[in-house]
Amino acid sequence: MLAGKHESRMETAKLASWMKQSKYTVVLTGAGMSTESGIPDFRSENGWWRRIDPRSVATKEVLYADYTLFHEFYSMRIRGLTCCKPHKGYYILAQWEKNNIINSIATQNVDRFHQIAGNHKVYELHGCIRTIRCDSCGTAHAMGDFLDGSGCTGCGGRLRPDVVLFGEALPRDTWEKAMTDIERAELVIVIGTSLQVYPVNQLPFMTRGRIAYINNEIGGDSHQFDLFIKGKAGDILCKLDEIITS
Ligand code: BV8
Repeated sequence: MLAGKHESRMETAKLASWMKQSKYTVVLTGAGMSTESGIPDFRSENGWWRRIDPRSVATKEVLYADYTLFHEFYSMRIRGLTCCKPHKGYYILAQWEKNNIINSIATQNVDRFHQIAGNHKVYELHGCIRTIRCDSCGTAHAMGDFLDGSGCTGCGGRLRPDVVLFGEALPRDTWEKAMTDIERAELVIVIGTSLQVYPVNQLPFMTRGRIAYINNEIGGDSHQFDLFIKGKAGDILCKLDEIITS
């Protein structure tokens, strides 16, 4: 155990030195960035997909085949957000953007916590759960219209959150910008993602720079990263910030 702690401290110090050297650093986050804010992730022991098969709720097919189930799942996720807020790690990332320590954040998360905490250059690769549109005509609607189960006021179509469902393409412009940033980055810091979802799981490896992985468990093989720090996102970000600002 001691070795683990000591090793993590050494790895954190190493990443801090890489961050100081890097002229272009990009962060990639996943659901593990939000669990310390009280939002379940998807694949760890109490994640969403442990209880529900994603293909049974987060797909276009379900939007049309079983709107009640789709509506229930997303309404629950949306309501679950109301009592959650970004933790300290989010505010550290916002400070780092302000101080030019990082250039941008590509996120798979749909909770918009990075922007709420103050980051401006955020690529929402899987969209956003806080905004609603009609799936047929694209008209934007108020959250209340979705939560009370209304149809589109224009065409009567089905209302849905602006998330990217399984089987849907990612927003092209956002993907292109994230890919360009990651390709040119000297350092990519991947935080709180199992990297199970395509095509985002390809992104980190498109960089010419180094890749550091911060996660509380190592899913795949850690050798594909230049550095792996096992730990909680909030804790590691605080430790990194202490070293960088000392
Ligand atoms: C597409 C929005 C093509 C909705 C989401 C078979 C093989 C391979 C691929 C496929 C396949 N069949 C289908 C595919 C493609 C599919 C896919 O990848 N499926 C996988 C699951 C097999 N991908 C797609 O469908 C994508 N679209 O490919 O389109 C196309 C092209 C052109 C034209 C038309 C179509 C769309 C994928 C997007 C799906 N939408 N979310 C919603 O949120 O409801 S995915 C969902 O997973 C979330 O966005 C989530 O963020 C994302 C990724 O998960 P993670 O963020 O990594 O979360 P996870 O729980 O997995 O991991 C968290 C990690 O953090 C864990 O390791 C945990 O231990 C760790 N952790 C937890 N707490 C902490 C922590 N670490 C540190 N600190 C902590 N405190």
